[in-house]
Amino acid sequence: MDAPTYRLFGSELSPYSVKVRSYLRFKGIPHAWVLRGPTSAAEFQKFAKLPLIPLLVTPAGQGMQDSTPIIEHLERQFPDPSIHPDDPALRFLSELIEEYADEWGNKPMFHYRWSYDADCKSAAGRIAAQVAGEGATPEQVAKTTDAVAQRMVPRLAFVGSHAGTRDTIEGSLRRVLDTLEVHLGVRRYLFGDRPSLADLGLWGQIYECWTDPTPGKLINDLYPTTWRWIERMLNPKVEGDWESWTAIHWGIERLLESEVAGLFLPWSAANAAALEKGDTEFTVQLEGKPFSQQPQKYHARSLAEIRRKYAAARNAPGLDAVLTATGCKRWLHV
Ligand SMILES: N[C@@H](CCC(=O)N[C@@H](CS)C(=O)NCC(=O)O)C(=O)O
Repeated sequence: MDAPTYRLFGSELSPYSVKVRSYLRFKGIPHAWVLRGPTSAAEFQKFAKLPLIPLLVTPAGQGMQDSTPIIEHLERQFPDPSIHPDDPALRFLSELIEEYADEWGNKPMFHYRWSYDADCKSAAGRIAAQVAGEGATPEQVAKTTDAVAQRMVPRLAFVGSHAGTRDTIEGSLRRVLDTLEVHLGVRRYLFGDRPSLADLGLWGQIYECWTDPTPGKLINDLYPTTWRWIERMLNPKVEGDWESWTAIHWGIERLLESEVAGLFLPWSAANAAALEKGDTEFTVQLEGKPFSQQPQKYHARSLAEIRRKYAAARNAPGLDAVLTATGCKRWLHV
């Protein structure tokens, strides 16, 4: 009989699922990748509290959801090789970029996938093939494709993607890719020649963009260095050491200043304030332009969590100077 192993329920089209899968591969943790579909539905139901992937089932039969706590749990069980830079200030910056990627980086991914016709057809078709399961007829897959698109397109509202926010969301992806293209030209991963939590989070979203026709073409045509990182992150490995702040500061500062402090944190703070007031819609000025959407509870919980991590890390030498200079600090204080 096979030794009990971790079972990861997910989908190739889920950024949070592939993020955890790359983590498991990096750690060499024996695991089975279980596609969520009709044949795995009963087992999924048994362990999942929410209808969300990824779901990790431990060898002891414990079901876990939400990619960040899953990775934090596994990191305690399998500390080596660590996904956290040794320098505590850099470790927090990596955690902050992961948070940005999960919460804001999902917007470009979701926006491109469900607002452009070709992308919508492509993603809905791939999801439908999985949902319909093996042996489904082409007619069944076609019907499921329409159903998936009908379910997902209205969800653009949940990420705030509409005509008024398109430029902000698309500009954000372009800026991240511009930064990565330079930053990754001289190193294998964001914080040096070994993968960090930030790589996992950011990669999950960008990998999904790359599998979709419109942003995939953008990456293939204009970002060859980033494309190699996308490939590398399917099987991340220790290929060298962490780098110092002096070495990596250009790219990380750029992400912190324009993306984390410029978009993610003010948007997340406005989302939390709207929920507190009981508003059903909020508008925040980002880069001098209004960005409006329905507030979402999950983001408010995760803002509280990154503030908690900041409170624990704030005395790390050098951290406050970076967070102040990049404009992040004012949003991390409660
Ligand atoms: N914060 C969660 C997000 C999980 C999530 O949103 N999963 C999506 C797929 S990427 C999902 O399962 N959505 C429900 C559905 O598609 O039915 C995490 O990090 O795991």
